[in-house]
Amino acid sequence: MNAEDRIARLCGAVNEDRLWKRHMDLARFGALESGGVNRQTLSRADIAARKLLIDWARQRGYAVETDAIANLYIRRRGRDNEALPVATGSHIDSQPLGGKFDGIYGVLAGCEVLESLDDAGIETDHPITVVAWTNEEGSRFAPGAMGSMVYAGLRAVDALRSVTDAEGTTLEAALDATLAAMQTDRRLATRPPFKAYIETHIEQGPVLEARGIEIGAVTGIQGTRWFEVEVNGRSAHAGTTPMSRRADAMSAAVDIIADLRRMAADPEDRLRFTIGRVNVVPNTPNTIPEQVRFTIDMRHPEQRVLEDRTRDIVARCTGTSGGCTVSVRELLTQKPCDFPESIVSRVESAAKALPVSCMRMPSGAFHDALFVASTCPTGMIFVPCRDGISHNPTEHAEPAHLAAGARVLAATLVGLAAADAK
Ligand code: HGY
Ligand code: MN
Ligand code: MN
Repeated sequence: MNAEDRIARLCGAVNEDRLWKRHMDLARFGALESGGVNRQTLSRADIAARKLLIDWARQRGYAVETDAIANLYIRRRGRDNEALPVATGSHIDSQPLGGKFDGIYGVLAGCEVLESLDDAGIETDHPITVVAWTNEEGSRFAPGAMGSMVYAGLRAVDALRSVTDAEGTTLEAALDATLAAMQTDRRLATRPPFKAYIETHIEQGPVLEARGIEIGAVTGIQGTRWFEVEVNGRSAHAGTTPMSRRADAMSAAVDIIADLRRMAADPEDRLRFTIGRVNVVPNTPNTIPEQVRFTIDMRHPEQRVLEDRTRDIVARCTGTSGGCTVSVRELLTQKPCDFPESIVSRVESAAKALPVSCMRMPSGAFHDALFVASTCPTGMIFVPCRDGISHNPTEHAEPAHLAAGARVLAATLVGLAAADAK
């Protein structure tokens, strides 16, 4: 059988119904009344999802491993089982008001490729590994992308263990519970190197759908920075304290936020600036707030702009304001990344050969691929999502688009898993 016939046979084995049904099976874990999911990282729902993925892997005889940050590695043998695996995957944790497809699609598309290889009776030279990265969203334990950052050597697990969620649970306790619950073959002490990594994801934006295009060959990911600003004043009685005698942390925070938003104004609308979380202490109507902490999520395709804006943020959020002390700490710093032309063109050629329509495009969202890209040749495949909506329970993708993405992924992975592939 020649290479084309092998790819045709493999893509013919990709099962749209099986892939869709698995999305519905996983959506049960953390299901919301609204039809979305709340599957916070290392929660009971996340652990249940991991166990189901492990069950499916066991039924097919794949190797199942983990590491100190509970990344889950599912590996299908290659002819040369010692060769560097070609990897794929994404995350299974969701936003608190998340959808059925963000992240989980990349893991399920990878599993679909492994099973389609079995069903088509195809062996690859290199093994193929599917990864479920821990805590990509960062909504329970900040920052996001902890699993892929630790994998890439950008963070040490030990430096993250003391991070707590809103209930005061430490990452360490959540990791211990998750690792104890997963039945794996091995807990890896060091990262398993990959020959290449391809992540499949819904676009989470409107471009593909608006242009009627089925596949995005992603060219790169914009840079991301997260900060936490802390404003400390003095709590006092809301009724008896004259305005002139207050150190009101909320009033100071509101002024700072207004200044930051003026700083973030971008006539080209390329800078992304979001204040998504505000914590107030003591958070009662009739006590002047003594502390306000708020997050900043800032993104831009140019490193220079991110550095300039960061200087502005640090300057505005350090020292005193309105009688309060102000400080800022950076939680996540990741510069923009461009995927190698060799990978982007592989994705494009795989799409054209199917054929499905394809266009090159950058990613506005970050993904685990942004961090893995520092360790091996990396790329991404996008499929459309309805109205470009994501991080929202109404997030939706069409079964045919999910299957087309899995077919392009299958062809790309098999090409890379050939012994002579560069
Ligand atoms: O925030 C992001 O870009 C990703 O969707 N977690
Ligand atoms: Mn995602
Ligand atoms: Mn997300």
